[in-house]
Amino acid sequence: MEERIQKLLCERFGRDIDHCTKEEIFEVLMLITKEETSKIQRNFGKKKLYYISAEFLIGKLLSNNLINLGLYEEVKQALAVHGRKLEEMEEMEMEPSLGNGGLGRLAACFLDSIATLGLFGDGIGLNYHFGLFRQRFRDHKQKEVKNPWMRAENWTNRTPVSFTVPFKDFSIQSVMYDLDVPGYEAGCNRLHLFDADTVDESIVAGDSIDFDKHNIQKNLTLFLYPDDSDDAGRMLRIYQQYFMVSNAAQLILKECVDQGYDLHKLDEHVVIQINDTHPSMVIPELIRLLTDRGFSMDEAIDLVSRTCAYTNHTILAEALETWPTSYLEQVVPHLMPVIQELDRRVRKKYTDESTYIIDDKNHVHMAHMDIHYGFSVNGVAALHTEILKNTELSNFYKIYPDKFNNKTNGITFRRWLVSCNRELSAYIEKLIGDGFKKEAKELKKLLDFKDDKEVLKTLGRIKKKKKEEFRDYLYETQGVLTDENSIFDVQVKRLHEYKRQQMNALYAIYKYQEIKKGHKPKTPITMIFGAKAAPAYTTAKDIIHLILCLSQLIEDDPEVRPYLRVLMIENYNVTKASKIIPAADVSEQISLASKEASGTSNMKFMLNGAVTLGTEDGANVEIEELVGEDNIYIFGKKPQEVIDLYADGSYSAKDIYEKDELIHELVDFIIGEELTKIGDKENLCRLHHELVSKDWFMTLLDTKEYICMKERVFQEYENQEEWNKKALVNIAKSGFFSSDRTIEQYNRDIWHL
Ligand code: 26Y
Repeated sequence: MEERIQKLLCERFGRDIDHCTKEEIFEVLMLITKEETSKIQRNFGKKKLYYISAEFLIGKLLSNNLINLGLYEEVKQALAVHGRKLEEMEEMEMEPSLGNGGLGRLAACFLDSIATLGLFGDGIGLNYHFGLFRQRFRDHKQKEVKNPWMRAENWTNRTPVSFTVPFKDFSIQSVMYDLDVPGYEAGCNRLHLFDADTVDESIVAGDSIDFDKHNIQKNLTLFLYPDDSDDAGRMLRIYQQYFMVSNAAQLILKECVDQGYDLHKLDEHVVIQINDTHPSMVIPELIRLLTDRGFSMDEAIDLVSRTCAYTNHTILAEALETWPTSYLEQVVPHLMPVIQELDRRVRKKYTDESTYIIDDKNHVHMAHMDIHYGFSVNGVAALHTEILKNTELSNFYKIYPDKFNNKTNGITFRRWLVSCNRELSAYIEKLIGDGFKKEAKELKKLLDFKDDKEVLKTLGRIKKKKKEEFRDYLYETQGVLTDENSIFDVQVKRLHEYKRQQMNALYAIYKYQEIKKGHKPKTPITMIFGAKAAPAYTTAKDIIHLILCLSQLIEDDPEVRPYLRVLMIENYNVTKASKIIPAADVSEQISLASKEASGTSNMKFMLNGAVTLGTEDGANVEIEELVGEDNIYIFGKKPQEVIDLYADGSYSAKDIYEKDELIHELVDFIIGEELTKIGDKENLCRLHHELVSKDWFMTLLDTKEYICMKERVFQEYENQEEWNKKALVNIAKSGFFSSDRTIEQYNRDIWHL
């Protein structure tokens, strides 16, 4: 390996390893990894899965791919001979920013597991040049700048595959870029990312995210839309979505024809998983392409319906996509006759208007199309699926009880343990062998060490080491020095009111005031946040402002700073997740019960020995079932109570604010002089008003219980042996959340590959 690296460095840069930059060495390592990946066998079968998703948050690939190829140690040692560190080269890699959060990261974990299980399946998505914006903090506010992550040498390979994608007034010629996805000691699949040569990066002004929204040929794949897009971006999203699925549909048919398959048996050779409603137009597009090939409408609809399966990731009404027919007419008029035909058939068969595809306001409900014309509908955690069946989609469940199924999310342990926490992974291997990397349930064997004081101590030592590493990383990247001897209390996820970062901020205010009164915590607390807010989501940005102002207030206060810190990681992404999660003691999963479909960071934290402080929501429920109530901290209103509150409209933030002295005080602190001195009064007042008068996601409802429970968490942390035991139980029970398990279930119940 050493020779090979040297040879390639000399060929490309004319220098040997001792004289090459980290960037140069990284590039060569990437090329070698790509070459090795291209040598391994491609998974194959008579039926193929196409996982279509607008997002694939794949993260940096070097370490991960080396681990999966079994080359990590070899490369590490080859570099070590020259006093070079693999981790330093890894720092040179740009993270492809092709997702917002959980949904995109899930798609990436799934690709890893699909390949690892030897299943024949590729991902299909878009090659966003600037991805999601990069977040900067200026004046205690989020500023969005573009994120040019592509380099001349990339993980992707340009292929000769190209399709013509028709829009109303023009067509766009696509280009397919491919990325190899090696499984862990297994075969390899691909991720196909579509792009167009007409796209012009130079129309983006400076490092901003502004550009001419009307010039589709030039802007089509420039940016990934944030999860809460403004109206201006909506039309563009239709262009992107159609571009993605038209390419997908054409690729699928082409591959079938190339294999010599009979398209009349499409469903025997193809299964399409629709990741949320973003790719839903693949249904009418495939029907259109088949009828163009002479299929009858009946047969085309029947075939496609037996090929497509839909995953729902949300119960937030505002996140269920609907498109005005007028928009679709303007972008893809040729799809409208198909969509109208699909709607007509629904109307003929069913009387329940709430299930129609086109409603009386002429909006097309994408999820409705998926449910009627797909053969499977799945939620992403047990609770979530139950809520879909009984509440959100109950009218559909009545019609199609057999289509509904649950697939509790999972994460790939190769990235979220083996790669991001090599120390813990190595120690586990020493205790129970390395079988857990392929068979995650083997982690259960760790329970044998539950009362082994040496093991518990070692777990504590590893945690401390990861905290030190994070301390160094944060210092290098943001110039902030953290205390590795403090409790790391972490909430990292997209910023959204339902996830209730604002409630966590109210705790910070509470603790600040307590310390001011002389009630100091035994062990100092470091509250760590990481979150991007959608640029058009005002309240979310105001919450970031509050957190950053609180952070400043405490940094400047010598009385409080030794006991409490509030820190926000800038531009939180997969790379930063892999640094903070192994260092966390407390995992904050505090969404309003019933609103978080699953959550996946909760699983990553658990796997790395953090203890969950959370509500009865999403996969937290399943975590609790696994670890038992002694090893998790659950608080707050139950999902059904919340659902009932929404139904009867009886929740009033104002009532709580007016009646509860403590809450009143905490909320008013937001507009008190301590913070308005530091921050922007307009933003803080707006947030205060939002909390007191609307509080759509019921922050104030759970704040007191949250504070109480969090106090208990910090108290119980003081008994380190007991705490480490909780950590051990969490790690031991996390095997269920391996995405290998999730994918096995998808395959067993839906794909049948
Ligand atoms: C409409 C469009 C702009 C849009 C873009 C992204 C809408 C939604 C999203 C992203 C959704 C998302 O990330 N959902 C999360 O999916 C995870 C994986 O299933 C869940 O764990 C998590 O609870 C859910 O919020």
